[in-house]
Amino acid sequence: MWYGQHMPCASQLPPRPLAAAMSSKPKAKILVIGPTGCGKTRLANSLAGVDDSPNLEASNPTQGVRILEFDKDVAAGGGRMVRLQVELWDTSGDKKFQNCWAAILKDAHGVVLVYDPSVKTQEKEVENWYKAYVTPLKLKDEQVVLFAHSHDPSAKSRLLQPPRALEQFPIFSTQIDDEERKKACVEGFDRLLKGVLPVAVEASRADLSGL
Ligand SMILES: Nc1nc2c(ncn2[C@@H]2O[C@H](COP(=O)(O)OP(=O)(O)O)[C@@H](O)[C@H]2O)c(=O)[nH]1
Ligand SMILES: [Mg+2]
Repeated sequence: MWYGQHMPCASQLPPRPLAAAMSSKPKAKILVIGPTGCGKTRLANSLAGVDDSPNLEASNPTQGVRILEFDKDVAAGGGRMVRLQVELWDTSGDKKFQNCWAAILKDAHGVVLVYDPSVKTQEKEVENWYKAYVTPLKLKDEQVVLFAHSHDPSAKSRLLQPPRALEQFPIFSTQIDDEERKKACVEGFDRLLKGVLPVAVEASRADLSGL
């Protein structure tokens, strides 16, 4: 479900439906973070299965944050699948929305870090986003995934070298209008959700016991 559209700030979100608040499904809050124009919104829509404009040239910068809600079945080990309620927070890379970040970061379980490797400055930018916003969350390595997202066809053949400060995270070469690299988006996201699952389950248990 598309929950919020271009919310200037998360504190302005409408109240959640009671059914969602009472759901016993574990819930994972995942942030999509990276420089402006690297493809966060297109990626978020693709991962959420939201119908996107087929015109990939059209750019519509995200204002503040947008939240997409959907369910995902996640492999929990031993052949068991767990249904996870995902809240995907598609953030704006624009510094003018800095005052929203406390609300965006609160209780996040996982992060998709996105940058375009064909734009040289974005390696440094994504490192800066990581240091400023992700490091304070003190997440485990498996709660972060790196998407080198490019719509430059030559990027496909280039060897992927993650930015130095992000070498510990799994990296996926992604693009939504290329079959193989679109598959990599799904694989990367599945891997992240698997890493996030234990924390999300624990947080949901704590929430329920506090009801
Ligand atoms: N062809 C193509 N264009 C893309 C892809 N991802 C993003 N874009 C385009 O790149 C521009 C910026 O994308 P957007 O998702 O708005 O970036 P954001 O600022 O990080 O949210 C838009 O014109 C998108 O349509 C992709 O995988 N393939
Ligand atoms: Mg955007």
